[in-house]
Amino acid sequence: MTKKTIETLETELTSAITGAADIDALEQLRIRALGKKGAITDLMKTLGRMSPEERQTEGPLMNGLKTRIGEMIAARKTDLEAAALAARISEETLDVSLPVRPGPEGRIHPVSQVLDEICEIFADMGFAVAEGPDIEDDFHNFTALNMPPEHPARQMHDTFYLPAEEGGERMVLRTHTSPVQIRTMSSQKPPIRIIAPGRTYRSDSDATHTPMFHQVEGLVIDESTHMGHLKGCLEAFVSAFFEVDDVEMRFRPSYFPFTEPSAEVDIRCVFKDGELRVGEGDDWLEILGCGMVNPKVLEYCDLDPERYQGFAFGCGIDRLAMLKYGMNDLRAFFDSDLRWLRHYGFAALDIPTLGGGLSR
Ligand code: 2NM
Repeated sequence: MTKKTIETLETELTSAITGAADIDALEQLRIRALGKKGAITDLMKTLGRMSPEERQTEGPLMNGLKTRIGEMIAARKTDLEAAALAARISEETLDVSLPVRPGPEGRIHPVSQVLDEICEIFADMGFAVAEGPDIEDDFHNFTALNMPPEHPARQMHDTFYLPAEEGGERMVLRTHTSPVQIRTMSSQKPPIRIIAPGRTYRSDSDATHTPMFHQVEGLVIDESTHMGHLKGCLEAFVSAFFEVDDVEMRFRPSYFPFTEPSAEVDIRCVFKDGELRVGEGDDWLEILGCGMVNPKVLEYCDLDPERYQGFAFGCGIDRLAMLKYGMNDLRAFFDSDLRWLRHYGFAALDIPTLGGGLSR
């Protein structure tokens, strides 16, 4: 009689297990068969009320049933899990181009952007980038640039002096990046082709001057470098920087102690609809100073002026940034106002390249 019950139960459970649609349904089934109050569990409880002879035959039958059903449920569970995984994989799409995080919040300061643009342009013309200390000695900032003590040009620089070290000399915050050129000429043999970008300092503060500002200076020294090379180089720079094909330039005679002859360079432009247009119109905008390196400067650097000659130029990066990106108050550059930076700043990955367009 029990044998009959066992067979019926096995048939029922087998078809239920095979038909279980998912893992949840299978788990419910397992509880109903093998759980504390499950059908097989109940059945096995009847063993206690049997005679020893009966138990001897019924016991193995029930245990066999319990084992087979347990194994069948486990096998079905493995199948259902594999099917569920396969379904999920075929259903899920993974867009590997999606950003893993929200976009970057920070912005690149216009001065950094313009500096990168300038480096890119001159690197393309074969210039290396040179750097030097912000705190300089008198020789590199002044004397070697043909500004001996008492030279009137020294007063014009509104120099920040550091307190003198005991027994040492009085250091200065560099008033231009020219000392970097002096250091390069003193330590390298021509041909030299460098630009020196960086921070410079003068005690001057109004709407168009900040006590710290940024400069880039360029230097080319060789045996036959002349003013024609200087003009060609600056023309290439200006048209690349302002992204115009042809920019008319005006070289006005000027004076710097470190160059002879010296010139200031204006570019043709016009202010139209509140923005600067370079290369058209009837206005002239002064953008840089330049000249042929003074032979005295070469001598200070132990370069033979009978053999070597070259040109140098310098311009303010902050002013170039204002002109190119239409910012009118220089002082806002260094206020660290996040609203200003969000408005005028550049995306971190918008790295200027000549191929991809400098600013887009
Ligand atoms: C300028 C204008 C003209 C200049 C000269 C030198 C050096 F070290 F080679 F003599 N460096 N930079 C220079 C020349 C800078 O800035 C307006």
